[in-house]
Amino acid sequence: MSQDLFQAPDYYNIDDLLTEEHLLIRQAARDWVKRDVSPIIEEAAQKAEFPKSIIKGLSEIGAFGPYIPEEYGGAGLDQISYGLIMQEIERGDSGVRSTASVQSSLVMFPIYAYGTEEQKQKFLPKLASGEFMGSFGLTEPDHGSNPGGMTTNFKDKGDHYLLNGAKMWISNAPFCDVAVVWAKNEEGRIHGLIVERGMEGFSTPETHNKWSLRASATGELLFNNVKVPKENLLTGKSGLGAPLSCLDSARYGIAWGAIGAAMDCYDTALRYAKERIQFDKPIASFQLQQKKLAEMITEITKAQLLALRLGQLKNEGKATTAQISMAKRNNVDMAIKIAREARQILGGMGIVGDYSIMRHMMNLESVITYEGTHDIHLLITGMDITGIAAFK
Ligand code: TGC
Ligand code: FAD
Repeated sequence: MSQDLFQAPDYYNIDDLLTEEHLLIRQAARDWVKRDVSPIIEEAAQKAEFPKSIIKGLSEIGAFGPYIPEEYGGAGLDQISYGLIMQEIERGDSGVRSTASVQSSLVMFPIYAYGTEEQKQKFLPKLASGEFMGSFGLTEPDHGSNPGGMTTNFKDKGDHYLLNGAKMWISNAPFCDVAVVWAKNEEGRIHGLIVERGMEGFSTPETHNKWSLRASATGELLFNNVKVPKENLLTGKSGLGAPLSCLDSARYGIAWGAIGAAMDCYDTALRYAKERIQFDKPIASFQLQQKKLAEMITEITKAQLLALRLGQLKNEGKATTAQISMAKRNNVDMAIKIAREARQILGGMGIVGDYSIMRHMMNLESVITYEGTHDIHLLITGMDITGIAAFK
């Protein structure tokens, strides 16, 4: 990629609503992305390789467990700081943010919220430092939007559980050290189990040929009579609500992250439009291009306000699942539309890796699908306002 000249837009002086600490945390993440992510990310995406070199930096900027208490190795930050970190990381690449989202909200959070003290001590500090990488297995080949139908199951064998089944589309799976896996017991009740690499019968083949999220490793989690020690069961919560509560936290992070991707596309397109001359004028002087840019900054600003208010509600413990769905759906949709418009502003240059826009655009096709599709989030809002579930 050409030099990272990113300048973050702040059209409504939203920075004035942030604390000194928020600004410092965001700046550290922003500097790290410019220094350690931007120079390598395009090549990693082109080669479809997860850049393992970024793991240490992600840990250092507090991206692994931003809101997990410091006693367990987390950064002990508030929810707005968590959001700002996700925004900056996704400004670099959605796949990098994915790695952090999974580690923090889908692996550390369930262990922190539903694990035993021994599990917290054993896993959380190593996950926070990046010594252990985690994955989250909910989706199955035949159960994506409807995870409650899962068939992965475990049986009580006295001194251990016997786990069988398969998970698909799992971020970080190919290199994870631990996986938080959701499976049904003999009564059909969903529980979380911590599965560790090296357990016999556990394998994690990589999914190839993706056109999206190419710098993130995606794979399967396969369980063939895996003996899981009883102490690896998450005992604090069971039922579908347990994994869904983890999704609340990850979806919240995505609502912020998508703003970062959108900002990067907008900033790139604005700079390009002012520099690119056609018909003896910068293309930024044409009304049609101004319309695109003006609408982009309007939508980014609205998304920032939505995310910030949601962050305040989350800090107060008041954010609902439906509010989080609305922000995830709106902000990802906003980002993907901006990526498409921004790419057009760059003309032919928009399709090459010298600029980040096409990569963001392709990445966002995954972001609009995972953690609940665009349509599922609309139905969650619909259910919330009508009281009627239209899923089935
Ligand atoms: P439903 O009957 O509505 O609910 C079942 C039980 O769960 C409770 N519940 C929640 N509890 C806590 N937090 C939440 N957010 C909750 N939402 C629901 C609910 O109260 C109920 O409890 P109980 O006690 O009555 O049993 O469930 P449903 O089967 O009708 O499904 C509803 C639906 C469709 C909204 C849900 O299944 C859903 O959200 N589907 C989308 C699946 C999804 O988002 N998968 C994501 C997989 S992970 C991923 O994509 C990671 S990508 C990460 C990355 O790389 O960044
Ligand atoms: P389906 O559920 O088959 O949906 C297909 C289409 O039907 C969608 O448009 C959907 O909106 C629509 N649809 C489904 N049900 C309804 C309905 N009731 N009403 C109206 N429309 C409906 N999962 C994990 O567990 N862990 C991970 O780490 C993870 N990482 C991922 C990484 C990537 C790159 C991708 C692409 C996915 C990842 N996922 C992960 C899986 C992701 O959460 C699912 O892809 C997603 O939930 C949708 O499931 P599906 O792909 O099976 O689509």
